[in-house]
Amino acid sequence: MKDSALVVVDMLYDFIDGTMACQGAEGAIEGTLKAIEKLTSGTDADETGVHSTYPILFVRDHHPEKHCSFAEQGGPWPPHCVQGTHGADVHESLLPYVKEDLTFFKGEDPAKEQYSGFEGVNPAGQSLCEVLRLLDVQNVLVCGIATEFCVRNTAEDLAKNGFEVYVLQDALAWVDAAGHVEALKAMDEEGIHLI
Ligand code: VGL
Ligand code: ZN
Repeated sequence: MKDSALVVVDMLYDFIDGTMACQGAEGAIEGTLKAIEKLTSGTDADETGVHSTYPILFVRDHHPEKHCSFAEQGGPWPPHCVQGTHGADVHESLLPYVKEDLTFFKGEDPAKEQYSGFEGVNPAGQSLCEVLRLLDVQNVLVCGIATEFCVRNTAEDLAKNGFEVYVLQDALAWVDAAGHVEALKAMDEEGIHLI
């Protein structure tokens, strides 16, 4: 697919085997690695061995210690992805594909829940949306955790803003199985492609 990019959402230890371990996380990692292999084969690798023609963007939940999302502050979740902790790190199997300028942090404002990666910002202060436009991306493949929250919100924001969105069904993990199915159905009805 030309003019395409992959957005990997919240494949972070707290969602894999930490405080918010999600169902299907191991499968999601495997599915993501398979997708990356497939999407990058047949293109020119850069000096790190990673194929550079197909941008891979990472979204990272990145909360301050007392975030409104946490139960102690009245939110729905246990503490997770606290800045500077192991739980906030990208799974090691994906690290070869991580580039700093293509990593977008969200949930940093202590008073604001932010499920969508769409307005996540990289260390240079650019938003995900801004960088996708700079890269001339039209088709966005999305995978990651959790289907019902950050994946869905990110996919919907991308679709609303004119991108063609493809969710990789074999590279997802979820909080709740019924919620996962419901979110897939909703996205399908909204014109997001499930592949
Ligand atoms: C997420 C709940 C709280 C997610 C993040 O990545 O789906 N869910 N923070
Ligand atoms: Zn969070």
